[in-house]
Amino acid sequence: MNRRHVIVGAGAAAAVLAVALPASAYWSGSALTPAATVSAATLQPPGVSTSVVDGDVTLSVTAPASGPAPTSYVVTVKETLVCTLTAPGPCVHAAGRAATVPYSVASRLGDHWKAAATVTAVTPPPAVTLAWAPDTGIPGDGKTSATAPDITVTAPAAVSDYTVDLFAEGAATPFATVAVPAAGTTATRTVTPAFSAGGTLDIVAVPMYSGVAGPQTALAIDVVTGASTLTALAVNPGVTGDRTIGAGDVVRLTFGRPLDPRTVCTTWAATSAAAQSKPVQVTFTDGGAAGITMSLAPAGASQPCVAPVVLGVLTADTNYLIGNKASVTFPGSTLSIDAARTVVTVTLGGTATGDTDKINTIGRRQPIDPASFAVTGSGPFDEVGTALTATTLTAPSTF
Ligand SMILES: [Ca+2]
Ligand SMILES: [Ca+2]
Repeated sequence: MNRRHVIVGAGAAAAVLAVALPASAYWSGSALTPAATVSAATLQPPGVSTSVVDGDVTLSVTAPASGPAPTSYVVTVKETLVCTLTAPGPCVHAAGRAATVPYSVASRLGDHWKAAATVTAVTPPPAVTLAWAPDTGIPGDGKTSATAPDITVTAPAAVSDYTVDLFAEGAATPFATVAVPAAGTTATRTVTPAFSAGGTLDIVAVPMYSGVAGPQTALAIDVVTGASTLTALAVNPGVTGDRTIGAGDVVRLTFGRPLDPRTVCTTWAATSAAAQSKPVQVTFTDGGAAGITMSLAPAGASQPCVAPVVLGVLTADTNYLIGNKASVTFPGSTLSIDAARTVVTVTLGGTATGDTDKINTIGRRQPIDPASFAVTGSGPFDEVGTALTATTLTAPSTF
């Protein structure tokens, strides 16, 4: 069958339609009718393309590709007249933020008319974005220690004023409505009550334009309150020590909440899919009756931790070293943190330097004081930047 295809082009945000019209029906019998009737019967639909800018729909009407020239072009929306054009050209319709607008565009010649098709223009709703601050601790992780973070709504200017309603997810009424003037771009609101107890809260922003709701934008914030702490200390976990401080000995610390690794070793990544480790040198110093204390310092390998290497204070039995003020260093040691960022491990390594003649093996019949580990206020800090609760844990001092 002989068909004529009229392609209706559209703007970036509008539909593209293909309409098939049966041409043979219009030509049938026309040869014997008067010229004017023939002309009207062969009237063809116009071409139409649409473009949408900020709620304004422009329909560009072009003359039919064949047949008589129409005397006018009529654009309607649901039978309501939008434009009457006496020549091909643009018809601009302030459609506002309605999601879709069905237009009919017709060629007219006397009482005859022929519609191009129904052209559906989709008006783009405003693109609303949400942001929040301060993002404490590790940036970009969606977690903060701030119980009153600022929620910033950024909405583009439109052809007229509109509003953005902000909801706590599941709430029926907005906790804030942000007016967006036609010439403005940004508005800010602060949320306080829902976060006070901590936890995850989802914010939903809904633009409202001429009574029509635009698409939602969602934002999740995890407010982490309170302080974490050291939950476990182990010396040579799972291993029976030889009662001497030496290469291979392990001190393991477990924390109740993920740490910001950078607050232990500044060259560690804030987050990592795998465990991270750095060379460090570990020094034990005899403090007399108070026991020996462990301290960490950067080692001379590539990309070491930058001083200071922050970890609390480990104290162990004074008899691991003989004599006050004795000091022994293990320069080839390793400091590591697991991928979950809750376990920090110190592994002694390398050939000991310093007062190595003071290293003592504690006799089998000699009791060993437990090791203790104290968290200090200078760090480490947890993933939201909160200092750990100052706590001292003890464990068997089984070097
Ligand atoms: Ca954060
Ligand atoms: Ca040992």
